[in-house]
Amino acid sequence: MSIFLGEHHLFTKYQPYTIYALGGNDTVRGTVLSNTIYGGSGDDYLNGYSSLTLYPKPWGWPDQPRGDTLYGESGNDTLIGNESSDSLYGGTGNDKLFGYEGGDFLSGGEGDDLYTVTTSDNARYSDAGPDHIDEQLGGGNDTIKFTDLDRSEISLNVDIDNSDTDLWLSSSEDLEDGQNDSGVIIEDFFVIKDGSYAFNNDNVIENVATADNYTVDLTDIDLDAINAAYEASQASAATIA
Ligand SMILES: [Ca+2]
Ligand SMILES: [Ca+2]
Ligand SMILES: [Ca+2]
Ligand SMILES: [Ca+2]
Repeated sequence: MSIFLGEHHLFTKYQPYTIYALGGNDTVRGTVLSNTIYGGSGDDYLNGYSSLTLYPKPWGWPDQPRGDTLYGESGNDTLIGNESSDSLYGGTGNDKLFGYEGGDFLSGGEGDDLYTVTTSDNARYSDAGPDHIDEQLGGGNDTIKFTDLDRSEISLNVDIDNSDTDLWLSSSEDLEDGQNDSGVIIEDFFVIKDGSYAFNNDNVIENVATADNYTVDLTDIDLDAINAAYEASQASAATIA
């Protein structure tokens, strides 16, 4: 089944749409509005769609694209966001998630998922920001693919001063000011147990693929080095206090 709603709702009021594609392998394209699309079972191709893909912008269309919420549900799904901040949920199966521009919330769920990220996209519009990735219990063997960062450009950062458990991935240039403006934040990549950082096995992303075709194994991160820095940070904080 294919569902294309894009241009047909040009003169309707700006009501958001919710679409249930149900079973089968479906191709669904949303409207310029904020859509919620459920793929149901089967291998689905869900495209949130937006106004900025048409030029010139027709009269009466929103100035800014609206974020979409896409649920692949079961099956091996492909989820396509738009220029705004989208929420993509792969569900079960091996899913491919493309947030594109904006700070997106990406959750592949169970299965071996592929997150494709272009950091220059994330920095492009006013609602820019890093993508947040959330992987769940039994989340599979997951990969973040950076289309525009070589291995030598990628920097990993943990905010140990604040005992933060997220892992930031961005370019070294982006992280120079201590902020992740264009990369990816893997939520709860770590846990803090008995005062030390440890891997949070339920939420981990295992691999980072770089633009120059290297694979970085995130399960090889040097916890000892993080914990040495963490202890020093806690000691200096205690001294200041
Ligand atoms: Ca599906
Ligand atoms: Ca799925
Ligand atoms: Ca987006
Ligand atoms: Ca997964």
